[in-house]
Amino acid sequence: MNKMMKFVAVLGVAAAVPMAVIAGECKTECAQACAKVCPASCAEACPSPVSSAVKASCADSKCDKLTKVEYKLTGLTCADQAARVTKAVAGLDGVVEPKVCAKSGKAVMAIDAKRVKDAQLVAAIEQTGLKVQKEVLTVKVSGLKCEDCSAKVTQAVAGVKGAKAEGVCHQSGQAVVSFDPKKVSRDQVLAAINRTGFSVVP
Ligand SMILES: [Cu+2]
Repeated sequence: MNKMMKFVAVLGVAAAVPMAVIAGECKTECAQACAKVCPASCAEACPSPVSSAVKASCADSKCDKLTKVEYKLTGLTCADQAARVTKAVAGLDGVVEPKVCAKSGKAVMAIDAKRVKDAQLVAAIEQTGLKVQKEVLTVKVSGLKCEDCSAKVTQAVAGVKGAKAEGVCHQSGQAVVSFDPKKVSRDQVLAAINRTGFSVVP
């Protein structure tokens, strides 16, 4: 019996070694393929979702988990408006370090999605007289190994009305998705990604 167990254990080790080697090779191949195929989307998807500086600034407050969100606004043309939007969203619980730029027309912030909902953010922004065109979200997706995996995620997001994958990169393991928060919720977009079998890291 003991001999048998030993035999099984040896078999297990023998099987595990080549698998590890294959996984390593695959990773390199994937990285090269990704660099060739999707440099733009990789660059888009590579920045960390929430910078460590923002995380640190949130450490002693009550933020649970932060997500970086970006709203593309229509009608944002001057610094005064940007300041008004900044003030409007900064007043919401769960919003950390909002940055609004008139030049790019973007409002970028880190949020604790459990404490503040899209609808509240959109309402706060639009109260200033501007319109939210779309929300852009950078998320970490686990399990992406090659560009086929990325394509699956891109397709899944495309299947959601009002949503689009701006870039999915298996190399960085990140996806940048955009959607109209008045047509579809963030949760619905993330659920579509999760249905692919790859999952959004919360
Ligand atoms: Cu793959």
